[in-house]
Amino acid sequence: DDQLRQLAAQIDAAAADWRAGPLVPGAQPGGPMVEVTNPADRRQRVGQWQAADAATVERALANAVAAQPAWDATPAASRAAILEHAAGLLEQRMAQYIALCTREAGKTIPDGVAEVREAVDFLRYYAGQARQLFAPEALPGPTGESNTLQLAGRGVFVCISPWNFPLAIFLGQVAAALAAGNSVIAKPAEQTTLVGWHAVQLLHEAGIPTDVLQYVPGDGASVGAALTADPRVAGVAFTGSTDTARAINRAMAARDAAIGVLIAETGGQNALIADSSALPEQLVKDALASAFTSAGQRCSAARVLFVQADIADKVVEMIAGAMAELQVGDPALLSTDVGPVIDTDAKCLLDEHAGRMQGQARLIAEAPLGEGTAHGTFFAPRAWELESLSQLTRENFGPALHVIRWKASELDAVVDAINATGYGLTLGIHSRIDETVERIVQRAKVGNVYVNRNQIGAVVGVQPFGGQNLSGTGPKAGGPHYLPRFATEKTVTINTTAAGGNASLLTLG
Ligand code: UN1
Repeated sequence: DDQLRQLAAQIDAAAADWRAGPLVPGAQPGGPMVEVTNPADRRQRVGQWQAADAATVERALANAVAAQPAWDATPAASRAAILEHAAGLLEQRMAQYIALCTREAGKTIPDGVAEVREAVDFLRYYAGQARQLFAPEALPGPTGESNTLQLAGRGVFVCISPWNFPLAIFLGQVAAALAAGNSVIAKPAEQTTLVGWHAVQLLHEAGIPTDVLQYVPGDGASVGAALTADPRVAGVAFTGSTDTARAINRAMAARDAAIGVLIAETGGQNALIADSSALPEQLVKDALASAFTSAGQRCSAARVLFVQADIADKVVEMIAGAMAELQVGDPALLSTDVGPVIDTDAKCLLDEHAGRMQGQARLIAEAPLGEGTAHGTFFAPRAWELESLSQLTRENFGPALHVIRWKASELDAVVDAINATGYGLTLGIHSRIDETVERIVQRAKVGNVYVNRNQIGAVVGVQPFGGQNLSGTGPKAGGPHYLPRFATEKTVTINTTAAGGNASLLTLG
C-alpha cells in the first residue's frame, strides 16, 4: 500500500507534457499533430503526438525489409537477452509507465501495476521461449545425411494493438514478433500513442535496432490500411474489434503477395453461469470484479450473469448493494474502483446502450458517479435484468452487466445460447457441483473457463489467453503455441557421406 501511495504521488509529479511521433529512421515528419487529454478530466492536456503520413509509412516498410535478414541471423539467445534487458528496465521505471497509463488511458493505479507486470511477463516469457525453440532440432533419418528442423522469422510483421492494454498487449505482440526474428512495424491504438512510444523507446534503449522495430502512430484507416494491404508484410498481429480483424483479413487476402499470417485476438460476449450451489458472496464479488474492473474495458470482462432462479432474488439484491459502494472517479486516486471510459465515442456507445435497455430491461442498479467526474468521459456502472441473451446485439465495451435467470432444466440451453452468439472468449462458472462444472466446460465453445473465481486477468505462461470463432484466430497469447506462429519452419537436409553422392538414388522413387 505504501508503494501504491508513492506511485500516486509520482503520477501527479510527472510532467503532463508527453510527446510522441513516428520512430522511423530517415523519415521526415509530415503528419498532423494530435492533442491528448486526460480521460478523467478532458480540460487537462496530457501531451501531443504527430501522426505518420504516407511517406513515413512507405519509409518504414522499406527500412523493415532491409533490416530483417540481419536481425533474423542474430542468434535467438541474443534477441532474447535484449528483451530480458528491456523487462528489467521496465520494472525499474514502473512508476513512469503507470503514470502514463493513468493519464492517457484512464487506468486505475492497481490496473496500471497489473499492466506493467503483464508487459514484463510477456517480455520474459517470449524471450525464454525463443531461447528454447530456436535451437535447431536434429531429426532421425537414414544414415548418410543429417536432417534438422529450425525456426526462422517470417519477414516484416505489423503489430496493431488496442488501447485497453496499451503496454502489455502492445509489448506482448511486439516481443513475440521480434523474438522470432521478424522486423516489426508497430501501430498503436490512436488513443494510447504516448504509452506505445515510450514502450518502443525502451526496447531501443535495451538494444533493439531502430530499423528492426519502428513506430507508426496514426489512424486505422490511413496507416493501418496502408500497412495491411502491402505485399511486403508477411504477417499481422492484431488485438481489437472483430470487425477490424475482418477488414485486415480481407486486405491481406486481396494482396498480390505470398499468403500472409493473421493472428487476431478480438471481442467477446462473455458469460458467467451460476447455479444454486454457488456461494452468493463469492459470486457477487467475482461477478462485479469481472464486469467492472478496468471500467469493463477488457475483452475478457463478464457481460452476462446467468443465475439460477432459486438464488436470483438474493443475488440481484446483493449486486445492487455492492454497486452502491463502488467508487467511480479519478483513477489517480487510490480509493477509486472504476475510472473513466477511454473516449467520447466509447461513452456515446454506452449511453446509447443504456437508452436501448431503458425500454426493455429492468435497471438493477446504477453506481453513483463520484466527485470531480463532470469533465471526464465517465459512464456510471450499471446492471440490468434481461429476459434473454438475444436482447444484446453487440459487445458493450464498458461497465455494463446484464443478469438473466435460468431454471434447472435449462442448463444446456443456456450454454447453447452463449455459443450461439458466435463469440467464444471467457466463461465463468460458479457451482460447487462437479458434474455441473464438467458439463458446462464440455459444452461451451470458449477459450478460457474460470471456475469459482473472477474471469479476468489471465497470467502469462499460466493461463494462456484467447478465444475461438468471432473472438479470434488463436494461438493463445502467453501460451506455448503463440511464438511459433510468428516463425516459419525450415528443414535442412545435408548429405554427409564422404563421396558426396547419394548411393540409393535409384531406389528413391
Ligand atoms: C483484452 O482485454 O484485450 O485476461 C485481453 C485478461 C487480460 C487480457 C484481456 N490478461 O483480462
